[in-house]
Amino acid sequence: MKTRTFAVGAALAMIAAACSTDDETASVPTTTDATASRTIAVEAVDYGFRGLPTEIPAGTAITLKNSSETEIHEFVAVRLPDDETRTVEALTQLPPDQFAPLLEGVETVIIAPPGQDGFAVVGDGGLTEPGRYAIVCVIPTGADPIEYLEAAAASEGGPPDVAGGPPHIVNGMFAEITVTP
Ligand SMILES: [Cu+2]
Repeated sequence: MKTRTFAVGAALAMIAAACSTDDETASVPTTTDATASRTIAVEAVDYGFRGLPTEIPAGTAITLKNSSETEIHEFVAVRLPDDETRTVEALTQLPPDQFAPLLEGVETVIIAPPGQDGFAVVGDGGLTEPGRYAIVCVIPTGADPIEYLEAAAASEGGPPDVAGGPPHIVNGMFAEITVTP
């Protein structure tokens, strides 16, 4: 368990690094693009994603609603390398030096406080590039939502430093989807 927790910590750092050029968009609520061909409404619960198909067409916009009464959740969409054949579940079991590099392909991140609609902090909530994706939430279990949002805004691209238990991905908050051309 300790190894997996560390793996996710390293992954967070990778995500943060990948996000560093998108600071300007942090905290700006996402809007649904009327021209998007399709929108999928995803529900975040403790601990998982509901309403997420296994396949969606490229250009689909994702909206996130958090139904938890206490936990803040996120929808981190990572496009996996074309030559990666392992399942997302298998990838979450990898040691940190093998897991972290896979997370360089972050396409969008949507954060949703408990009981609220989400807003994109990386990308615009849309998935445009065909391929296989890992969908994960790596927010620490039991983290204070306000503290997390403030830490994320203040971290300037670094991983939010907040108290909490293992990241939600350890509780099973991950999914695998394929974006089709
Ligand atoms: Cu979560």
